[in-house]
Amino acid sequence: MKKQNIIIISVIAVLLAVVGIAVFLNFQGLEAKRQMQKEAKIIIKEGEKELKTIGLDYLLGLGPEDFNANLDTSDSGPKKHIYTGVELREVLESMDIDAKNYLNIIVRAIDGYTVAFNSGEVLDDNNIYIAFQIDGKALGTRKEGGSGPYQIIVKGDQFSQRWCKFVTEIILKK
Ligand SMILES: Nc1nc2c(c(=O)[nH]1)N[C@H]1C(S)=C(S)[C@@H](COP(=O)(O)O)O[C@H]1N2
Ligand SMILES: [Mo]
Repeated sequence: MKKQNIIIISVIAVLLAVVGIAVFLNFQGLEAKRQMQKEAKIIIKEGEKELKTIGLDYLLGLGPEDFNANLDTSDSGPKKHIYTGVELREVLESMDIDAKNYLNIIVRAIDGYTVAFNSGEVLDDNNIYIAFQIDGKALGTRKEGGSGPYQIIVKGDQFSQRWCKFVTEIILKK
């Protein structure tokens, strides 16, 4: 083989190896992200202090329920949907948290959207839920054009402004 050919083949081999490694690393990154979404969690805090991190397994353990709520988005009229989730009240109770001890319960989302509830609203029956399904399907992530993986649904809020999509944190404020 000519020396020139050996050089060309070597260069191609090195380039293929570089591309292969890049594709592999990218694939690993994608897989990790996919897992993260599947493992999506909500952090419950008292002020700055992290009390507990909960995920789908935790909510399933509390016995989720189906409920109707009216979704009114910016680009559509009000529409009834069946959501699946657990009342925020029950989630806090399961952690032995008494909402009455707090001035506000603040919900924060990945896009910075923040909603504050008072303890009375949280303690109302069938009012504020942490939902993870709409009409029997996962809410989907922000990237997927969804409103989850978790969304706060406030049944009493008919215009759904205080419904918090993409929830990542629930903060108890004294
Ligand atoms: N995380 C997050 N939640 C949110 C919002 C938002 O921008 N970010 N918008 C609110 C408003 S004003 C409405 S009407 C409902 C529906 O919003 P959409 O029309 O953007 O779906 O979600 C509410 N929750
Ligand atoms: Mo809105």
